[in-house]
Amino acid sequence: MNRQWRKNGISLLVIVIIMALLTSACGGGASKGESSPSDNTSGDEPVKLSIFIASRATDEMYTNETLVWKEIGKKFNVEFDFITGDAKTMRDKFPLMISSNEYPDIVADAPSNFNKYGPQGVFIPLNDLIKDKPNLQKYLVDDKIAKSQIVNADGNIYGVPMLSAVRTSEGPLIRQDWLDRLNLPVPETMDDWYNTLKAFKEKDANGNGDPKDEVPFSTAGTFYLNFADAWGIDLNEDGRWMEENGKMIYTPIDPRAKEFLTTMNQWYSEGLFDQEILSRQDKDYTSMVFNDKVGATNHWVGYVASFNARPEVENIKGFNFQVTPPPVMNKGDKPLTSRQQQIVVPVAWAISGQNEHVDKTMEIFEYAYSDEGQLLFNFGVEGDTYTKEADGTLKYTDKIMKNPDGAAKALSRIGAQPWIGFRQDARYEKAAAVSEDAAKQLFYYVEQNYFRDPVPALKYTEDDFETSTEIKTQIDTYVNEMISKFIIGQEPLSQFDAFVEKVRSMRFDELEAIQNKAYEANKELMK
Ligand SMILES: [Ca+2]
Repeated sequence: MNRQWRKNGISLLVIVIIMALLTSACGGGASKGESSPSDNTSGDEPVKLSIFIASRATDEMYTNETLVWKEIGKKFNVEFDFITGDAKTMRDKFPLMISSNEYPDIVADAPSNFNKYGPQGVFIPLNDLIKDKPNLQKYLVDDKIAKSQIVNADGNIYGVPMLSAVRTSEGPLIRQDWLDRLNLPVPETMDDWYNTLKAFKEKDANGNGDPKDEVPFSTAGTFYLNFADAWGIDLNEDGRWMEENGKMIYTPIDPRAKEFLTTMNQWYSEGLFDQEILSRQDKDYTSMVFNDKVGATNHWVGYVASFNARPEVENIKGFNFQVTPPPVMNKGDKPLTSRQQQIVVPVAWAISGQNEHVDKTMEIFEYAYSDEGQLLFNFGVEGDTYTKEADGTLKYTDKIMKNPDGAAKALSRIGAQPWIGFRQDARYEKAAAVSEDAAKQLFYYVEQNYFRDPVPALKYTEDDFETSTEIKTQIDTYVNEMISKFIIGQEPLSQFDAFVEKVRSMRFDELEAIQNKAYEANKELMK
């Protein structure tokens, strides 16, 4: 229903845009007055740039006095005209802006929107403009993975995206103090995991005298699917298509999925999994964790690592969740996970077709990708919001760290970490982590390079996109349901072949063809 509405909404929009473009081609286009030539030696009037951007702090919208934007204004002799609001407001405003035919000079939004409206002329291609910009060239074009995640199907780059600094996202964590109490090593293989969870269940791992109150493994959400890393597949809804032997395959119907489900069903039926695992809500999950019941989990690594510093666990002697390597099948296998942050964060900024100061704008875009710009957008201004220690580490000042509303809010208010194209800084993650232990855990996967090569970011023609979304939605609904049923034993694994047949009957061939067509096109695009 909702999808149908959106589909019609988009078609209508496209018509509005075509009408608007026709009108402006007839000479009635939005006039912006005489533009001064982009010669901006100091003393000249500042260049005015309108910018459509969501403000990160919901209680303090960006202005030319916001610390970070003030710095950019001074450095480039520009004055911004901010069209801003909180994220939701700006999401709602975006289609209205598009249909108004009045485009701000700079627009910050999702790359998918730039790739959608760029080819219609709303945003300009940046490929040629990037060529003499060394930082944009280095981090966005020469980095093949970053490029593949931003380039449009027509080969153009329409938006400069934010780049993430830390690939760590999800992973298994285990109570190190429980392992110590039972004198067990950190589990590596799936067999180790089985034996460890079994011991947690049977041997009073929390040491309270009651051998029956432990929940060996729990989580909130579908993170338990990440045990499939041991089989080299990803069964999460957003990761089911993967590249193998030169084509795209669908993991849920692969024989490895059957092995995974068989194991998970065994664990569930033997009580190693939380019996409410399919519906466990975060509130109840954390409540069990903080009551010393949960021995192992899989979740956002940074989130669970921060539990060790929570006041709720102060009374649990030795409480210590530690991230472990992704599980492997056989001892000696290289641990790898499919779960990771994409290099390209899905926010970007772009130049509209009505911007009369493209060169100046590109200088700002380039600056945001430079080392100096990276410091500004991650840390603010030296001496004011951060200091540099003798050993080179960066520390936020008390203005940030002791802000009564919290460091995150203080940073948002100065304009740090804006939703634009800049390079996030790993030092920001370290400085902003709740503790050294949490930072160490977050960087452990990065240091060990436990990440499988990311799946290519495929682009589709509009028709293929609509068709594949339609088929995918139906198949995913069915697959989600069946994965759940197989795990809790509501459907026997002997039905796996029937399940595969059923998936294949749901226009799967069509979907598979679209995926592989997009995959081949992507290979061409990356040449
Ligand atoms: Ca116990």
